[in-house]
Amino acid sequence: MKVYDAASIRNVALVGHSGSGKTQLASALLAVSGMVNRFGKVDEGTTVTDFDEEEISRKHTLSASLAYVEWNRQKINLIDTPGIGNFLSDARAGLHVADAALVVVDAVAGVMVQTEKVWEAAAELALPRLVVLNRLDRERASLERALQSLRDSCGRTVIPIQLPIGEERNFKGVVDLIARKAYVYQTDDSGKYAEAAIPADMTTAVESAREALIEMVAENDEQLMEKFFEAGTLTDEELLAGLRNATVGAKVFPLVCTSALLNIGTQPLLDAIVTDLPSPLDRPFKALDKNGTETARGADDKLPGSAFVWKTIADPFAGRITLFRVVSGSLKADSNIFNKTRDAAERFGNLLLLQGKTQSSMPEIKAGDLGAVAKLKDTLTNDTLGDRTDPIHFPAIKFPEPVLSYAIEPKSRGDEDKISTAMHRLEEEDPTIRYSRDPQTKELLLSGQGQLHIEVTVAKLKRRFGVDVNLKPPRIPYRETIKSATEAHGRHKKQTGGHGQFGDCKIKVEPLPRGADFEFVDDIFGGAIPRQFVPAVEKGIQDARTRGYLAGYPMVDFRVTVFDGSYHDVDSNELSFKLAGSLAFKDAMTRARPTILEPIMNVEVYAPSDFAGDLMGDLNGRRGRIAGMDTRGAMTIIKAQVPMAEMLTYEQHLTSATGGRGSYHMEYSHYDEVPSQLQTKIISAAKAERAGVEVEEV
Ligand SMILES: Nc1nc2c(ncn2[C@@H]2O[C@H](COP(=O)(O)OP(=O)(O)OP(=O)(O)O)[C@@H](O)[C@H]2O)c(=O)[nH]1
Ligand SMILES: [Mg+2]
Repeated sequence: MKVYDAASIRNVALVGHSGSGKTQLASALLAVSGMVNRFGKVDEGTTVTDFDEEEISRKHTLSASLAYVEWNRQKINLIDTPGIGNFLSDARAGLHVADAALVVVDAVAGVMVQTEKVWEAAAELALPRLVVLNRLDRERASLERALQSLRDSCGRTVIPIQLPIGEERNFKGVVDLIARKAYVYQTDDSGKYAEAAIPADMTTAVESAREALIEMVAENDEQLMEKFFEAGTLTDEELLAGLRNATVGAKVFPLVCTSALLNIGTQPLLDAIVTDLPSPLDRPFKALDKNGTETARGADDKLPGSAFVWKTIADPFAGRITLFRVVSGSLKADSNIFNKTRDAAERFGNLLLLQGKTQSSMPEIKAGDLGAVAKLKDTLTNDTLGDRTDPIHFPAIKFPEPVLSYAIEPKSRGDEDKISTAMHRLEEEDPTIRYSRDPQTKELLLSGQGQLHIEVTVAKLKRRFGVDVNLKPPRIPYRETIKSATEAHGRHKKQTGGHGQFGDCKIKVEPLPRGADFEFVDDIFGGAIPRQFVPAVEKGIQDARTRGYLAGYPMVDFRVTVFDGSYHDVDSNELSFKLAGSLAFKDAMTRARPTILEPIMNVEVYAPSDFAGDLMGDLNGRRGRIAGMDTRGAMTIIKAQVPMAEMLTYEQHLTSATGGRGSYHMEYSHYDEVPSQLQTKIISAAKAERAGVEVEEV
């Protein structure tokens, strides 16, 4: 593989709703460009970019991966990304280091919820976008319907530069609207095609679509607009140049037609990537100078070497593999580099290009290109590598916080140490998971973006690190609080024989607003409790409140004021006041009307409108409050607030209720009081659990 200059590179991320055909499309592009000998299929588990066992068995991309294609003396880097909501942060990471997106859309379903999400993510980065209308060979595929949904959701400047020849099962090629050429494909998925005359029944449609394209391009360029008014049209050269400008400027979004499975439309797509999409030279990379002011760094290989780390792979054998974009300069194998985020020297050994899982060594990788390196010591995702004296940093990709926690336990005792080493490696690879220990129950917790995300993480744990764990049902992080203010008294006294113990305090407790957590106020005057023992009172109350009162959940959102007490010259000590504090807390709880709080989630459901009524009824049944409804074409978006406890089984429900056509997203909103009949259940469940633990310990 030769070393490419920025001018000859295109970095494109394939993004879109799950199942739109991104991985299959990458496979077709690799096949027709001769990069691989065999046309890999998702359904046979033979694609280049879904190489992970978990991806092969689930037939879904779960992690972004790289491939490259040489086409017309240019190098196209393809970043295949996941379309499943739980894994969308990897699509964001991919977009972050791309110069353009291929937004792959299913011609049957049109725009879906993740299409909108990735479209917004690309828009935030002002990325040029090429829309690939795929699966045109499927029953009920329709350019008109899909285009309508695209215009509704993504804007009116999505514009076809091709028309499909034939419909559904008879889809067999495309007409290039600019060159007015038809390409008719063999139906054996070989990707072989012949140039042909535009089918007679398409000439009117082709001319009017071409007219629409010319108007769209003219509309986005003042000079072309004038020419268009004078001449009534644009020349082919003007149209080509105008289309490229408007596309690179993210004003116009050209649409092409494909069947990734039948390998139709692939070469014209590669041509469009090369002609219409920007090279890294066109898109300076966002950077921060030494004052943290936003600036940009061009893909100039004469500047000091710099790179941004966008992904880390935890390989149990090869160690860490660090994926980066060379932003400026040229990075060389066997050289020293500096990690500016962590202030650490690093050593580059082999520089690698990734073709899926296949690595090839490069002597150097230049500005604008995507590469990888193994075995860095300290470098993690989002780090800036470069020259120690070069005052530039690259802003981090924002990853979402986990929304759901499951308790995990090793199947074989003694695996605990192994779990924690392996989980730390997986956390490096996936910044959207967390591994922790529940301070109350001492259980190991695995937190992530949803049930599927947790399951996939557990599968990786087993396959890559040989650690088998049981997943326990997710624990709802309940809290407790109080509803009334009250005063209380705690006295600990043990003065029979030997050295006695004496501590005594009076406290006031009062509720605070949601989210205020806990406050302790020392309001002792005149030495009723000696100074040095007040912290012991606080410690006693802190210990008691983290153990909760009703069901063992931490008590929050209240204030404790210690205002009086008494002591004994000889017998008072810290322990006695700690116990007095804890007794006062327990006494207070008998009158402060303690109650249980639960997390409430913001939920967004996206499904065909036919299901809207049923889905809303179901959300009501889950104690949800519907906050709004919106329709987009044939789809409805329902927004609601629902207790987390009611959402644990939602994924399965939604899939079966909508035949897999609905999807949803949720995030934490706030805490709210649990209805009293449910509190009774939580309290008895907690009691039963405690009894169980005690029995086990005997
Ligand atoms: N008929 C037909 N099937 C296709 C086409 N493209 C993809 N498929 C099939 O659609 C399914 C999904 O394709 P993928 O390439 O895995 O979709 P994806 O967008 O990568 O999905 P995620 O990785 O989950 O985001 C597979 O069964 C493919 O064989 C197409 O153009 N026509
Ligand atoms: Mg995929």
